[in-house]
Amino acid sequence: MVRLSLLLRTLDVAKTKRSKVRKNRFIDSLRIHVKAGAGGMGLPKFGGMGGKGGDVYIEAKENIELKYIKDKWPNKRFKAGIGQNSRVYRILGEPGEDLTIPAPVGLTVISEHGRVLADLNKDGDRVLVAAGGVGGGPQNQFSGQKGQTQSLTLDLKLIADVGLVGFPNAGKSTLLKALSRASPKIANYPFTTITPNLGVMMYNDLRQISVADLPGLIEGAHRNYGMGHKFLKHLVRTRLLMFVVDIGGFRLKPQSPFRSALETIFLLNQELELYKEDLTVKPALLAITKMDTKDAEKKFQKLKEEINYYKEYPEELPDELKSRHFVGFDDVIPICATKAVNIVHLQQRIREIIDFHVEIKTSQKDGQCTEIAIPKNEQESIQLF
Ligand SMILES: Nc1nc2c(ncn2[C@@H]2O[C@H](COP(=O)(O)OP(=O)(O)OP(=O)(O)O)[C@@H](O)[C@H]2O)c(=O)[nH]1
Ligand SMILES: [Mg+2]
Repeated sequence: MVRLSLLLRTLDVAKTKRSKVRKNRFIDSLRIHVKAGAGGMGLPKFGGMGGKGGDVYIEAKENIELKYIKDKWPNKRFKAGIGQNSRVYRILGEPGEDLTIPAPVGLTVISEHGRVLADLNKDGDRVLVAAGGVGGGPQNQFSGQKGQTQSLTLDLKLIADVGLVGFPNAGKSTLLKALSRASPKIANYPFTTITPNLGVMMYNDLRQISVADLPGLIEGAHRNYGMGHKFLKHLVRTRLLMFVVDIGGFRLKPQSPFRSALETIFLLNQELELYKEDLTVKPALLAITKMDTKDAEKKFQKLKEEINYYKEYPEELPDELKSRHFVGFDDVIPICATKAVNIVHLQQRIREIIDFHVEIKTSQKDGQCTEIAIPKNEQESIQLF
């Protein structure tokens, strides 16, 4: 009996733990159903016009999460008001009330046929997703028209300045913790992170740069292996990719092939390219982690030489590591996130590189083509591809 109650209690704990996890889960995609209001009926005898049905809009607002919509409207159905009928004492029916669904910035609105209806990229961006029916009048035999209905997918891409890209267990979450005040889950097994974590780096002059720690990628991620491209999409909106690579390499399972740090870099490049070629032209930085482990310094020197070699002779890369285009790293920085070694330098370089690319973009827009030199710490940074 005692055992049974103990078992029940354990199950209970497990249940509450699970429901807690589910409740707090970050969501980046949501299907909703929208229905605009029907137009009101006209009044033929007096030529009265029915009111127009209300429209449904989606509008981006800062500080709103998709989860808010899901929690507030659990059935995920949205309906605008109907137009009023024309009456003897109110010959023009009142229009139905419009409905505006608040949504996070960075949202893509997709129709049920997969067509992108809008990208809401800044606060206040707004899209009409269902138009209200026209009110009844002489042109339509005084019967109000139905409002449009649509099933929509709301797809959220996080907006962060920096996106951490790496194989599982490389130390991405540990690095996010070292760079910011975020406290992501860290553990010595692959796929510890299953939903993105966001952190903000604060500089002395109060400048803030946000960093997104994403679930680890594995070979075939673009084909949806592992966590798949469900999370690769979040890189599209980042300003800087930070490859996070374990100097000791990576092995997913005992039966999987071992991948050295060098191979990891090229495989990550491939995954990005196969998902979306544009990703490989983004500004990027390479952080080599776990520099406190055995022989790390020696391995790092060798890695730099190999990278430089393949930069010169990319055709010599084995076929399985080749890509059409290689990410151009602005810097490569060895770190140890657990002991906070080189973290301040990394923070500085992140800032400089982001600003450098903003300046280039601005000068290109202005029609100038000025070369801007990035200050570099010669010892720790090398220009790769
Ligand atoms: N020795 C050493 N261990 C590290 C360092 N950084 C991270 N680790 C360890 O590596 C393991 C994986 O770290 P995580 O930060 O969870 O790795 P991750 O890349 O976020 O992994 P996923 O979320 O599974 O993709 C943990 O045991 C960390 O303590 C480091 O600089 N040195
Ligand atoms: Mg992690």
